Amino acid sequence: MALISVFRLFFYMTLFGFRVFGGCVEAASDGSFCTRYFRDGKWITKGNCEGGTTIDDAVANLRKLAAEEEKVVSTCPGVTCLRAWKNWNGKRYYFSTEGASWLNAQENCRSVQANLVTIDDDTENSYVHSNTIPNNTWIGLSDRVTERSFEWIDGTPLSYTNWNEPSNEPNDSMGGEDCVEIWSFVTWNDINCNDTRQYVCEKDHE
Ligand SMILES: [Ca+2]
Ligand SMILES: [Ca+2]
Ligand SMILES: [Ca+2]
Repeated sequence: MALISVFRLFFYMTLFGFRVFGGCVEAASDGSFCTRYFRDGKWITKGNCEGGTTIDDAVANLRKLAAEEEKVVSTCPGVTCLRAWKNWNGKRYYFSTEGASWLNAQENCRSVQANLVTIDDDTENSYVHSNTIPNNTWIGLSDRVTERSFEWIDGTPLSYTNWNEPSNEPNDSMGGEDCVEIWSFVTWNDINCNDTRQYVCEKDHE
């Protein structure tokens, strides 16, 4: 029986330990499900895609594979997929390879029960920076609600900042900069929220 994709194929692949790995759940035309994953350069199908496999079984397969790969399975809009998370200092971090506006980036983080990253101190700033260079990257700080009153998206009180002082950031250039990026040279800048940047999600361990 031909395999059809009911879910939009929305899998994430990452270079992790020199291996590209990704996964998703697909639906067969008879309504059963199977797990598909990408490892060592090829797609592999696990489970019965031609009858008998429930979506719960397929998701369980993905979770098992994810555990083997030290990754977690998350639910994305309309599809179950796999994203690569890194563990650091008691939290989990997702470093996107795709770009998005600040709001869409936060929406993507929310879809996997996370928020854009909150940076609490120099140590965390260094960790985020070391994983995002050479790209400028969204963090979860903005003054979208009240100009000049920067707030973390997860409600954490603002105690640490790392603004780029030589260019007088945050400068709200042209009156239109309300979202914050970490620059490739480690300091922060406010910029237009509609610009496209890679982003970092952070969440607690599950
Ligand atoms: Ca944090
Ligand atoms: Ca502003
Ligand atoms: Ca600026």
